[in-house]
Amino acid sequence: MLPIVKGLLAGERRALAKAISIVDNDDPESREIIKQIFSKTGKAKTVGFTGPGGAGKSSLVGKLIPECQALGYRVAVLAVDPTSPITGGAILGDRVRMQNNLDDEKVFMRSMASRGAVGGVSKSLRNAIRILDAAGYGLILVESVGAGQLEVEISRVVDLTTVVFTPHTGDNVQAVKAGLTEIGDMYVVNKSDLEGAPALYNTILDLIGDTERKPAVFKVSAKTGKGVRELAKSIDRLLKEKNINYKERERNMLESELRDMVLSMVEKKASLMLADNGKYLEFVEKLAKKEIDPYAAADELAAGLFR
Ligand SMILES: Nc1nc2c(ncn2[C@@H]2O[C@H](COP(=O)(O)OP(=O)(O)OP(=O)(O)O)[C@@H](O)[C@H]2O)c(=O)[nH]1
Ligand SMILES: [Mg+2]
Repeated sequence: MLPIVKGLLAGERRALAKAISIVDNDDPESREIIKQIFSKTGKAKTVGFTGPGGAGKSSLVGKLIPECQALGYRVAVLAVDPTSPITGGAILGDRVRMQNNLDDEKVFMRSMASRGAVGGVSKSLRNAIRILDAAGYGLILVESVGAGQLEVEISRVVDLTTVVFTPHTGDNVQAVKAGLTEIGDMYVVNKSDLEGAPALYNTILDLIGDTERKPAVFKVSAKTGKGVRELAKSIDRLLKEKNINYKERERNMLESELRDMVLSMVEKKASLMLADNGKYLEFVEKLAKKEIDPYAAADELAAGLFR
């Protein structure tokens, strides 16, 4: 067993942090780490927090940590921010920790930067979750920044997705319409201590009320703490709900992961084979001279590759 795996299984924070950096950077060692821990994974529950910048995701996660601990969970937090050059999690961890007086020994927090190829974020995140899972963290809260494709990607990797809005930013309704309705299992209007929160709450109810899944909508204030305990309890209830089959969910997630991995390997291999293939350039030449049509050329080349 790799020393780092031994360390993380024993709950050593430095080993945990290092292992997450390794998978975040997709370093070659990732493979062996995942190989050695994989059979110990599949127990942790994961909850994503997404929504417009400044909605209060970090503040809310900070407040949820002690509430979830009180419900019996060992909690870890991952913040996914591909735009941030900072790795190491110092910024998120320190601020949230200071504001909430959190016990350092009981919660593990880490930022991830995983830039690079499409699908890179899911890959790093899945593996970081596995590491925390193997280390015995039963609940992993994942904060992601911004809205858009990344949020959709992250929502596919976690068990529950919570979308956080606030009356402060003007882009809420746009964000709801732009697809966030499809990914949320729960919707939260944060900063309910500010004016405009009831109106936003009603707007969100209107916008998502018609959707088939009828997700729950909450009003909370991460500042005053109002509503946070109820939110934690609802998350706990949803995670334990019998009609969500987490084994089946895990199976589906593993299936799509496997598919992504195989397709990306095949694509890489095929690109290399094409680059090496003298015929490829011949076909380009023939196409340019209109001696062959693109369908026929692709068929012939592909048949050659897959023989
Ligand atoms: N009044 C009020 N302010 C809040 C509340 N929650 C968070 N804030 C403030 O809103 C600002 C943004 O909070 P963050 O928790 O950093 O928001 P975020 O969504 O994590 O932001 P990004 O990670 O940058 O997208 C901070 O100044 C918080 O102090 C709340 O419930 N009420
Ligand atoms: Mg944040």
